[in-house]
Formats: sequence, structure tokens, C-alpha cells
Amino acid sequence: MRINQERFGEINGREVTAVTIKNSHGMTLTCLNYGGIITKILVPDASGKVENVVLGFDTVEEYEKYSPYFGAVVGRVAGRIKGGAFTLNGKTYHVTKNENGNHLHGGHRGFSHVFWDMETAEDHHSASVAFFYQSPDGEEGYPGNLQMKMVYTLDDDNRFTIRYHGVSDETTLVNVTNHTYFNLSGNLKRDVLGHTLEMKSHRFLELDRSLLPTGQILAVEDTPFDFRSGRRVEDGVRSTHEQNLIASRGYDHPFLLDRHFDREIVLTDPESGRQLIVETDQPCVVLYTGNQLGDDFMIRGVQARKYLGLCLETQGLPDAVHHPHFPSVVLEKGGTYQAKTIYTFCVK
Ligand code: FUC
Repeated sequence: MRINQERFGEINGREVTAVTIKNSHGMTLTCLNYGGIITKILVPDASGKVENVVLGFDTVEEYEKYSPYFGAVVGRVAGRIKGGAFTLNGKTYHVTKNENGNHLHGGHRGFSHVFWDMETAEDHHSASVAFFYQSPDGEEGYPGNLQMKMVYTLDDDNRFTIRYHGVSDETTLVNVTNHTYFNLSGNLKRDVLGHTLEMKSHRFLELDRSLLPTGQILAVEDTPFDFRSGRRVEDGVRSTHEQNLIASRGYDHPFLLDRHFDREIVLTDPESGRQLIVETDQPCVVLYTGNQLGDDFMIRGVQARKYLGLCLETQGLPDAVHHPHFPSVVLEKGGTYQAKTIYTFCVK
């Protein structure tokens, strides 16, 4: 394993550092001490050709100007909180309303637009970057001083693991995810419509027009949301299912996972032969097919556009604080938030 650090740029007078980890099986991962942003993941295709499989930029300026959370950690709470308000232990809290009167992805800066302290470590078969962030009481409106730790580990089996850990001195909400946009074609040669996705999920959440859960849990059976035997991403774009139309033609939906650490999410690009297996201890994955991606910028020389990447955001259920029948995302004072997701890259 090799770890390398270099200057990536500067934000508000502070250096943004890029850490690159390279294993002995042709896989390389680069991430930043800003938003924990994963800027690049290089993996081989079926013929051994090593190319980048995530959306990212080479300058901080582009991240600041254009990035819809490319590769970043999002929190304290991923997804939307209706009306930017919630009640905990009888007290109402107002969090940043940064999208149509609702709270999205932790607010203006959240976890994605702040510096994290970094420490690297390595052993025989893996190398890690540990990230630390202290979110002060009241930040973006959330109660409690929250100490977050997140560890990215790459091993020699082309397995990339993210572990999250949080403790707070007051009861608060935590539901963190990583917002990487994957595109297994390699260096964005094609969009992701021809990718196939297989997911062990028989239920998904119905969304309203603001993309907030209505509270209804729907069966995937006989819908374009049934990925149990695998289907092309394109199906949801061509679909006239009301839920695909609400998501601006595509998917922006939380799927409840039936299994954990059992190949529950498998994304394949049949052309390159690349495959990504995502496994997690989290109750759901938000499948977002890049339906809102703008076309007013370039991504490493490629025109940005809809469906150029897709996110597999493993997490607790969105807006859970307003739906008592969803698993809670409340972190009690003195308790510990923990989550783990493993991304394994291979070829078919
Ligand atoms: C995803 C979606 C949102 C939003 C954002 C950039 O998580 O759920 O709709 O577009 O990313």
C-alpha cells in the first residue's frame, strides 16, 4: 500500500490536502480534508484498463462553484427535513432551510463544506485515512456539540470501507452518508443509463413533489422500482410511473434493504465489465440517478449532464424525525452513532 499527500488548493486561507492511497491490485483512491471529498477512484475494467469511476474535479474552485456534493460526506442529517424544523424532547429546533423551505444534506455547509482533520495509517494489506470534525452546538440549527470521526480504508482486495462514528453532549439527530456519484464506464465515457443495478429490497418510500417521504412504504412488485432480479437504470428514466416522474424522470428514492453485508446492492456496467458491490449496516439506500445534474459545467473535460453518475447513499431513512414508524435517527446524549458501508470493486 502506498499513501501520498499533496496540496490540492486553498479555501479561506487554509490548505486543502489530497491524500492518495494506492493498493497492489490496481486500485487508487484520492480524497480531501475538505468534506472528506472523494475526488477519484481508479479501478481496472475487464481487460485490466485502469480508469476513474466517480464524478469529481481537479480544483477546489470547481468544487465550490459547481459540485452537487460530488464525493462528499453529507450530514448531520442526509436528505431532507420537512420545513427545516423538528421537535426533540419537547423542544423545537429550526435547522437551515437551504432548499424550497426544507433542510437538505445538513444545511449550507453541513459536513460537506468544512475542513476535517486528517490522520493516515497503514498496515500490510490496507491503508486508512481517519477524519475528525467537531460540529459545535447550534451549527446549522442542530443541538449538541457533536464529535464526528470517519475512517476511509482501502485494502488489497479492492475493498473500500467507510466507518462513521459520532458522540454528542446533547441529544441530537445524526444520519450521515457519502454522496459519491459512480460511473463505471471509466473516465465518464458514457452516462449510467446502460448500467444494471441489482438490489435486495422489496420496499421503497413514496415521495411527494418536494422529494420528501410521504410516510407511505410501497412494494416494488410490478414497478420499475423492482431491482431484485436486476434491471437497467434506464427503465426508471423511460418509465411513466408517477414516482419516476416526481423525481424528474429517474430515481431519487430510499429503498429499504432486506439484507446486510450480503451483496445487497450490485451495480454493473456490462460494457466495461466493472462491478461495484455495496454492503452496509444501514436500513436503506437512496438511489439518486443524477436527474438534477446541470449541464452548465465540465467535469474533467466531459460535459456535465443528467444521468452522468448515480449515487448509492446508504443511510437511515430520510426525514425520519417526522415519521415515528421509521427507524429513529436520534442520537441520545452519551450514546454513540455508528455506521459502516463497504464498496467492493471487481469485474464480471
Ligand atoms: C440527492 C438527492 C437530491 C439532491 C442531491 C444533490 O441526495 O436526494 O434530490 O438533488 O442529491
